[in-house]
Amino acid sequence: MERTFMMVKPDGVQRNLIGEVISRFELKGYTLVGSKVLHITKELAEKHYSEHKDRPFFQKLVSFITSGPVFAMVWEGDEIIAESRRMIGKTNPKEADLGTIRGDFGLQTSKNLIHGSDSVESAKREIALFFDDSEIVSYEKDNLKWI
Ligand code: D4T
Repeated sequence: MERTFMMVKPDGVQRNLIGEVISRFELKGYTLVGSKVLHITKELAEKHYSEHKDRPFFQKLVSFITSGPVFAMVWEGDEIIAESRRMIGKTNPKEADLGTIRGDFGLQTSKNLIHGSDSVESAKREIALFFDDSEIVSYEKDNLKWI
């Protein structure tokens, strides 16, 4: 079992995609173990995107992710880190396959709707950045044996 961090970005929240996103991961068989709506501060945005701090689009990234509320989530499931990235689709929605979240709902890289951790290390780091331990609930669904 792995845990990953995902976040519906401000464009996804404004476009009423929170329910759609939750639904896709729930129906796949994953378990939501933490979630909240929050307005990211500049400090948190800079920490979250620190790996991009030298890229030309860094300031744009920070101002976009702080431009409205986001929906932050922790999900749990079998090899969820790689599989959730597949379900999210390529960074540029125009290159993302249909059937992925970005491929189905996005048009531009700068408004690509959702973030998902890309490795075990980044999942750990991002979960700790956004959630206290007390905000994450450990439980097992009764239907796990059917998935
Ligand atoms: P995130 O991190 O949001 O899940 O996106 P990806 O993992 O798919 O892509 P990334 O880390 O390379 O990019 C982070 C974030 O930056 C935006 N971006 C990216 C941008 O505005 N212009 C660009 O040229 C690139 C490469 C989109 C996602």
